[in-house]
Amino acid sequence: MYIVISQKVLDALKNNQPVVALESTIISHGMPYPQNVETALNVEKIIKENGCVPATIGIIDGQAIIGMDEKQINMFGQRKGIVKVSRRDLPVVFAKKLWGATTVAATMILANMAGIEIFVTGGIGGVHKNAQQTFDISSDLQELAKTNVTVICAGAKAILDLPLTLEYLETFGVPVLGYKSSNLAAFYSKDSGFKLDYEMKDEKEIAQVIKCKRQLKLDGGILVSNPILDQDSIDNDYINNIINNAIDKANKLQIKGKDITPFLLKEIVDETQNKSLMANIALIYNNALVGSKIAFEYNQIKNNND
Ligand code: PSU
Ligand code: MN
Repeated sequence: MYIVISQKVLDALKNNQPVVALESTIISHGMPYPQNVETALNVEKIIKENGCVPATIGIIDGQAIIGMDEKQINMFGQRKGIVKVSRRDLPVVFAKKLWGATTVAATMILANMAGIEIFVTGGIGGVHKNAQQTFDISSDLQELAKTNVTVICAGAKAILDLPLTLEYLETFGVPVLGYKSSNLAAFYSKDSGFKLDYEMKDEKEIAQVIKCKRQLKLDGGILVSNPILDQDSIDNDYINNIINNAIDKANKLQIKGKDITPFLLKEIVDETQNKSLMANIALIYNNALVGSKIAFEYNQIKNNND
């Protein structure tokens, strides 16, 4: 069996309760221990407090667990050598019975297989700066193009080329919705300066968009950009300077492919003396709050006929 759904998640799905998927790369590759475990458990708590059932997804010994328990999340936070798993890695990790941390792309795939439609994360992968030369475009974007899961994130950070990321999403038909904002959020800061076509006034409106997309059978994801709160936001110029230095360092060290995002995240945490980590944690909590409200609203209306 490649996929195991925890009893709690199974019951929730059976009883038509709203379920929110969560990824595990953020735990194993996105944040240091012990903050990674603490954050993952707090995110689950926020989701529960808002009337939904959390399903953290990860792969243990070649088996995808939909709804990891506290002990499993703890192991993910501490274990070394967990493979970062995107779409292409899934069959290999299953066949070789490895441990795998699921990225946005892989989490979307597994959530969709389990029948979970809403997924909360921190930031998505995107078109990397200089992708014209490197071809480095996260497979998260391709997954958003084809897999029927709505992803709530705090936009994308400036390690990526944000305008090209938006262009790519447009080409592949992915609606990008600004939660109470008209510009794309920039992860550590609330405003990237890049305009979105659709500002959404509340969770209900977003739930309606999800419902319409599914009723029309327009396959693919929806991306919700939920800006970090003012109080947690980091100044754009300050963080962009650090990001650019980190990219230079990665280039000098010839770090490529799937190692680049974790490398940059760690560099940024070191260079900001944990300020970026604090912002990262705060924005995920905010996404968990908004994401579970969306999941709750969507669950109320999805089977109505109006
Ligand atoms: N951005 C973050 N933290 C993360 C990631 C992105 O702020 O942990 C992870 C997510 O799992 C995302 C993945 O799906 O990195 C993208 O990696 P790549 O660019 O190699 O596709
Ligand atoms: Mn990449």
